[in-house]
Amino acid sequence: MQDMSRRLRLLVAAVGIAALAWLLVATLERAIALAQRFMALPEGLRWLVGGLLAVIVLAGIALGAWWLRPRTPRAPVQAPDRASLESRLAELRSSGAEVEELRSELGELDRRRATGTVHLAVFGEISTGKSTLIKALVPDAAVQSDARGGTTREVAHYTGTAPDGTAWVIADVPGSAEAGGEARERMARDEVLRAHAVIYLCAGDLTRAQASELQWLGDFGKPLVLALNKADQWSADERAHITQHLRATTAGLPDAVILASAGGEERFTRALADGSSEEVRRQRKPDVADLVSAVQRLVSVGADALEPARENAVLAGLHERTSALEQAQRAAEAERIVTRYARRAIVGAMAAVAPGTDLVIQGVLATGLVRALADLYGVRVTDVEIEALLKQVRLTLRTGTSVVLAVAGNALKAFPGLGTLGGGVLHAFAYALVFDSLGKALATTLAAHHTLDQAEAGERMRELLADTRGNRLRRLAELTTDALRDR
Ligand SMILES: Nc1nc2c(ncn2[C@@H]2O[C@H](COP(=O)(O)OP(=O)(O)OP(=O)(O)O)[C@@H](O)[C@H]2O)c(=O)[nH]1
Ligand SMILES: [Mg+2]
Repeated sequence: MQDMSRRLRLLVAAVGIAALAWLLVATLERAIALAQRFMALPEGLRWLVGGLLAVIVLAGIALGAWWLRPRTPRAPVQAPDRASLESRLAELRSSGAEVEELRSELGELDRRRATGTVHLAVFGEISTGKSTLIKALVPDAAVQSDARGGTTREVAHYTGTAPDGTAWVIADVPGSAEAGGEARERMARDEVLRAHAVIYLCAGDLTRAQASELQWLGDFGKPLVLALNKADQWSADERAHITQHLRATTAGLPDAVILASAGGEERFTRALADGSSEEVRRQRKPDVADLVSAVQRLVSVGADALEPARENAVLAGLHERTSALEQAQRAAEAERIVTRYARRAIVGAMAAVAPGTDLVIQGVLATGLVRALADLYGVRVTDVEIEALLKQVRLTLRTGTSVVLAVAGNALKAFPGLGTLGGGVLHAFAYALVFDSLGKALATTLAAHHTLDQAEAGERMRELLADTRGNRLRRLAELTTDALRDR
């Protein structure tokens, strides 16, 4: 049988070689014929055809060279310098924001640099075996591991010994992708940024979420080993297949892709001599030698040499967190500005001697609101831009007056307290709604585009004027009541 298939393969190979040889001869013959015809051409035409051929060949070579050019890996995200981050934090603090956690990140950065020790982090989804791996790397570590996901709730550090005899500190972190575990995931990511190198554990092919987590690490330029844990669960063929697939799909993102078996507990039933059986639990023998060597290779240059990249990652992470805080702080300030102007609009409406049926936007107030918000977001606006915006707002109100007054009428019915405030309240509430809508629309547009995008602000304002969700109307009713009581 085996002999048969061997002969068949030989036959196929012989036929293949013969076909190839025939093709070669035919091509050669054709090339000679073409060359003869080329030589027979008049001289001018020969130059023309030759030139054309040369251009085609050169273009082909250029295209090939471009296609095969060495791809430079994406540079890691660039962090702002430390001094500018510190001054942003100081500014946030003076505006009342809670920045202690962010400032302590800088302290931790210095503390670790001073120790001169290599810091590693084991990162990955829940139940991939991170804590078990730590136990294998640092045998006397008291680590909790369990088949239930979400076992590790805090970041913990363990000091182990690298193969070269130096000490390294390994962080166990909470697993990602736990339902409702966003805060712990953030904690894990912050810790990962503080490490010199990262072991990313998976226990099979990468899910989309895992792939993007890996990409995130790559963006920060982390030296990275991707370890396929629980390798004991697969046959040699499956292992080879999964690792090859992991290598192909992660396209050079990790510095190494390694198989590992962190160990963990195995349970089985043992038959006893008397015919009964018993449940046996025992620790699986870990196999992490390749993983340890791969990590050692990554960090063999030493903590000092790895420090600049680590510092860049920590500062870049800090920049993101600071920006988020600045945004939140600005949004809160925008809200205060909008409320202040809405309150003035309410009072102004009551002061008008005879409110007509039309809503006429109070120009001075509206201009003040636009300027205050533009200032907050650091956007320069000209008088002409403001005038154009207000013109559009007036137009919107002219056609939308009945809608706004209807909303105000309903609010009067829904919040009986308003009715007791006397005549003119309908218009006062309507102005609260108008200024609140205009202010919110502007704040959102300014935050998103850093310019005064009149069309978008107008569109958002129209949406907000018609947005009559209970909460919002209640807040505006309270604002109206308050403003009119304090008058
Ligand atoms: N078969 C096998 N099971 C393993 C291996 N490593 C860990 N496990 C098991 O996987 C389960 C999860 O292990 P943990 O170490 O708690 O996983 P973790 O990643 O720390 O999980 P969280 O702390 O919840 O994020 C446990 O039941 C371990 O016994 C391994 O190499 N092979
Ligand atoms: Mg754990």
